Amino acid sequence: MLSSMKIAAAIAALATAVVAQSDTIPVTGKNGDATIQSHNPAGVAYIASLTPTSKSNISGNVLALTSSDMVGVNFQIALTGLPSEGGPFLYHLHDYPVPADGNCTATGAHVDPFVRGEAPVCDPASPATCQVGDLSGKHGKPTNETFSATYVDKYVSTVPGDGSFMGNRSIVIHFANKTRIACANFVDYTNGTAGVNTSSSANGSSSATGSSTRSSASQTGSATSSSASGSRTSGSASSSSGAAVSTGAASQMLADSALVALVGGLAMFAI
Ligand SMILES: *[C@@H]1O[C@H](CO)[C@@H](O)[C@H](O)[C@H]1NC(C)=O
Ligand SMILES: *[C@@H]1O[C@H](CO)[C@@H](O)[C@H](O)[C@H]1NC(C)=O
Ligand SMILES: *[C@@H]1O[C@H](CO)[C@@H](O)[C@H](O)[C@H]1NC(C)=O
Ligand SMILES: *[C@@H]1O[C@H](CO)[C@@H](O)[C@H](O)[C@H]1NC(C)=O
Ligand SMILES: *[C@@H]1O[C@H](CO)[C@@H](O)[C@H](O)[C@H]1NC(C)=O
Ligand SMILES: *[C@@H]1O[C@H](CO)[C@@H](O)[C@H](O)[C@H]1NC(C)=O
Ligand SMILES: *[C@@H]1O[C@H](CO)[C@@H](O)[C@H](O)[C@H]1NC(C)=O
Ligand SMILES: *[C@@H]1O[C@H](CO)[C@@H](O)[C@H](O)[C@H]1NC(C)=O
Ligand SMILES: [Cu+2]
Repeated sequence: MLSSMKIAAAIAALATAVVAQSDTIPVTGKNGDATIQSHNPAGVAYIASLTPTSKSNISGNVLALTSSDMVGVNFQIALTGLPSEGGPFLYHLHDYPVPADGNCTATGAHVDPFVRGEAPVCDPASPATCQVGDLSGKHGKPTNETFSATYVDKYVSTVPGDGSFMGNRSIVIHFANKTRIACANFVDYTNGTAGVNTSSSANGSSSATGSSTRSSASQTGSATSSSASGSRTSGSASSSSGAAVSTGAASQMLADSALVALVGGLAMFAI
């Protein structure tokens, strides 16, 4: 009797240990760990522009471009106007685009093609075990009103058809308690950065190409905001001047200057 109680206690202790473990040890999704995306197409870019609404003062951009070695996606993020309370904030790639009414709830869940789920929280030391869309879990949370970050996430795809494809999805920013604060859709920005395209810039004609394709990109985005298209226009001016650069790193450099210009444009707009 006594020994069977001991066994029961031991089993209970073991069960507790297992539960405790599953809270801290990275989990593998039902479909395994996230796979590194090493065939993303060069030059492809998407951008999500956040603009103030009645519910949020957040403005800024999340630029996503195929990384320079085509492994994963280089995210370049610059946000201002985050709330003064309620952080640290979370942000993720969400499954569905934001509908015309701006309802962030309609973006569904995080991009999670490996069906890993939200719990336990992502361990940034083991990013393959995190939800693919859990960018703040893997790369750090915004903590105050301004946030900027540049990093490569190897698990995100720019290949349409991949489960980890991000180009048709949205970005959602949350309070620490997960309430959704703001959201925006990714739109194609390939020729916004790659007006740049080495071969055409060699002919000195890329400024025009870049500007015109870029302004069509801003028209797509401008459905959600006029201030964003204003800042994108200044982005195109700056990128055109950068188009003299025609190395393989050009699209990266141009992307950088475009982002700086975008941020600069926002700052100008704020004044
Ligand atoms: C760059 O330009 C060349 C020639 O116009 C074209 O074949 C190629 O697809 C372009 N690349 C990108 C990423 O736009
Ligand atoms: C936006 O900023 C204004 C001015 O600081 C403030 O009064 C307002 O409460 C803010 N709105 C939100 C949703 O945080
Ligand atoms: C979440 O946090 C925000 C900011 O602190 C707060 O305004 C909101 O009421 C909270 N929502 C819930 C459901 O607790
Ligand atoms: C927002 O979308 C969610 C999910 O689709 C829906 O349940 C909710 O009613 C919508 N809210 C509004 C205000 O339309
Ligand atoms: C705001 O957060 C960033 C990190 O996202 C940090 O570098 C910066 O120092 C913070 N600023 C203040 C005023 O706390
Ligand atoms: C986005 O693209 C992925 C991969 O191509 C696809 O599985 C998903 O259904 C698409 N989502 C929407 C909302 O179109
Ligand atoms: C970008 O520009 C290239 C060359 O002009 C074109 O072939 C390609 O279709 C464009 N891509 C997008 C997504 O606009
Ligand atoms: C650049 O100009 C040369 C000579 O006119 C032409 O053969 C080539 O196709 C042009 N390249 C592009 C990408 O327009
Ligand atoms: Cu989210």
